[in-house]
Amino acid sequence: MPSSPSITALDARIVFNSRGSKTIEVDVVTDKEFSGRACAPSGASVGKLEAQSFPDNKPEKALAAFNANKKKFIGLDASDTKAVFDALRSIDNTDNYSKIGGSVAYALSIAAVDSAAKAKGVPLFQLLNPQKPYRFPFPLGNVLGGGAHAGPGTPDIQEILACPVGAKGIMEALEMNFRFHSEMRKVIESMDSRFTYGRGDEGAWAPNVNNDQALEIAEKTIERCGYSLGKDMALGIDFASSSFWDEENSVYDYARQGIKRDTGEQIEFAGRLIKDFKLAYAEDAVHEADFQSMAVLTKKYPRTLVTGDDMLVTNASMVKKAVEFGACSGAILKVNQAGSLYDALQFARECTKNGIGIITSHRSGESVDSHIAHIAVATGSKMIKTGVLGGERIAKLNELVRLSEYDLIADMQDL
Ligand code: 2PG
Ligand code: MG
Repeated sequence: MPSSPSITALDARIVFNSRGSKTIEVDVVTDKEFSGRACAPSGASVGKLEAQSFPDNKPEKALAAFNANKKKFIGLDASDTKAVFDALRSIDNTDNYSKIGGSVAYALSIAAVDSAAKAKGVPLFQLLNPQKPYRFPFPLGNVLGGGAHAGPGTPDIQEILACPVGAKGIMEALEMNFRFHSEMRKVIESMDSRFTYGRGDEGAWAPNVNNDQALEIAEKTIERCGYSLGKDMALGIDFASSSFWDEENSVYDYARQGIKRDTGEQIEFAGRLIKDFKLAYAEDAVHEADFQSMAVLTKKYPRTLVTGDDMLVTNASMVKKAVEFGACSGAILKVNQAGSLYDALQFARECTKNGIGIITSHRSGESVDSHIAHIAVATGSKMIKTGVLGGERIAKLNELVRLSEYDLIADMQDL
């Protein structure tokens, strides 16, 4: 078993993601034998400071940039995320990988560790972090949603999430989320006999209801399942509020419900939901540049993971900024926001150093890859966001089930 798996070949192609949009997939071979593969995901609600997936928004340009530079990765140690990062940076020194494309940075850096783990005969999570103890993250199931993930008539709020806080193990946690999702369909049907079972990009129900009704449905589903709110099953929300922040008029425009809220009203609204629904998790409750308001919520609700997604864009320097404001107790980790895996691991380190809980996340446009299950375990993530149903969502969840075969990971995270 070689100790430093050396990259001997790499290739890339354009394939399609779960929305049918083009993306980049990379194969990395180490020691002429061990093949790793990764496919870049893509978001619908995108933070302004995220890595840019493709130069000039053209996947073909990302592929051309990869082909022009791929020789530079030959001979590198595939398990060395910093070496791959340095090589990427020697080609593209922009802040947002706009020359080579964040999709290439993502797929290449993850395919490299994928092959390295095979070469070393260890699971990926252990390659990324050789130190025990490992714990399972709580799966956040996106059970009902709207926003950028579903069409007109659905809630403005992007995601209502189920978090099975009472689960003793990962299998039970997943079963609880699937049961919750399935019982929720019956609750929606009881309120709307014409419900089509429509679902958004991540498998969440996408009914024709407003934000308040959506939360009422979630509460009724808790009752219907016989769960105790906050003890067996907790709720979370991804407001994705940057997507309905009207910068020109400084209001949150809940256009589908016909309500506008100024900043004070938005803080009040988010706070009321946190309190009334005992939310374990509240993501992007205010728009991405408003660290001050996020800090108000973080201080007032210490029992909720007040989380930055578009606000932090998986960027270590944004964590430093958030810490100055006291702005977040939780941080979304999406490797493709950062670009390469090394960038994302630096972000994770910064979060851990500052006591900010990590939530590793998929994107709404996904592949059937399952690396994020390993990344979540390796980074000690408190939670993992993978949507709920659909092959590309289940792929990550089933990988968590497989990981339970390792005695190394026994317990669920502390929340
Ligand atoms: C989010 C993600 C994933 P998108 O906002 O958290 O749910 O959505 O990938 O569209 O940014
Ligand atoms: Mg989000």
